[in-house]
Amino acid sequence: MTYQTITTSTDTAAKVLTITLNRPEAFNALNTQLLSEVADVLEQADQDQGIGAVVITGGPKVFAAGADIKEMASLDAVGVMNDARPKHWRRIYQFSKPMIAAVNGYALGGGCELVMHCDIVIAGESALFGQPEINLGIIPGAGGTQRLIRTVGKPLATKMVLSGEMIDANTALRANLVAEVVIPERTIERAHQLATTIASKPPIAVRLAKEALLKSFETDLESGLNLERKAFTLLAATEDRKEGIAAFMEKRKPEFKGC
Ligand code: DAK
Repeated sequence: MTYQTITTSTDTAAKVLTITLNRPEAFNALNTQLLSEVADVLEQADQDQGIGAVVITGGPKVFAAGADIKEMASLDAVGVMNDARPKHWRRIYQFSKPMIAAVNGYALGGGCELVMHCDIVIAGESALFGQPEINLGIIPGAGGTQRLIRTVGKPLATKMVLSGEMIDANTALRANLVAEVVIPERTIERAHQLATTIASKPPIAVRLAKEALLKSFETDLESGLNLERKAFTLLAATEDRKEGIAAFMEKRKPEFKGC
């Protein structure tokens, strides 16, 4: 499959798919085509047993500068209502395997929201995160007001969304928006390394762990604990659980089969 706005590569041995946003002329602005291509690739990866985790990255100076402002400019209220982009964001959100963002440079607006669709974020020291939509007379449209506040808390999220000011990688680290900060040359390598580790784990357990972790954003503790218990019980029926425990007892490396 060839794409116009992204490139993809698969490390078959590691079971890691890397998606690179590739609209350098527009600072990787997320137009409808780019979002739909990312969603298409993720849907295929979801069905592909040979993929255990995904790394998503941009360029050295920009991860993504947000929604494509030039595309957005042509939409009136009816155009916004009929916009296909919310559907593609939903498709991206529904990806059930771990997705790691490797961020260098700007991650703004929809770019920052794409980062928040990822399960783990590795940032280069040069990374800058922001929700500057307010400068355009709009507000975040892909979950930025909701996910940012749940991730970094009210004071910082409110400051970012109302002022449009950016935060640097180390501030994002302290605020729990990113998991690790590394030198920019190592961002993709570190994300790939982590993706490789995760892809080597039992896939059903990984999938259920992701689902349970994400649920904590949107549910009360009791319901979340119930979901965790059900997932935990379900895993008792898997071959991989037997294998993991047997391997521990026999002091050998487990061989997970995804069943
Ligand atoms: N869209 C389109 N083009 C962009 C762009 C963007 N977001 N950001 C940069 N570019 C283009 C510039 O127009 C320029 O192209 P040329 O003029 O050379 O053709 C090129 O990329 C380089 O940009 P600059 O010349 O501005 O480069 P600088 O280094 O001076 O500045 C910058 C870099 C990233 C600080 C600056 O470009 C900038 O402020 N960009 C805009 C950032 C921004 O405001 N982002 C938020 C966009 S609004 C929704 C879901 C999500 C959203 C909306 C709805 N639904 C589901 C309904 C999200 C909205 C947004 O993200």
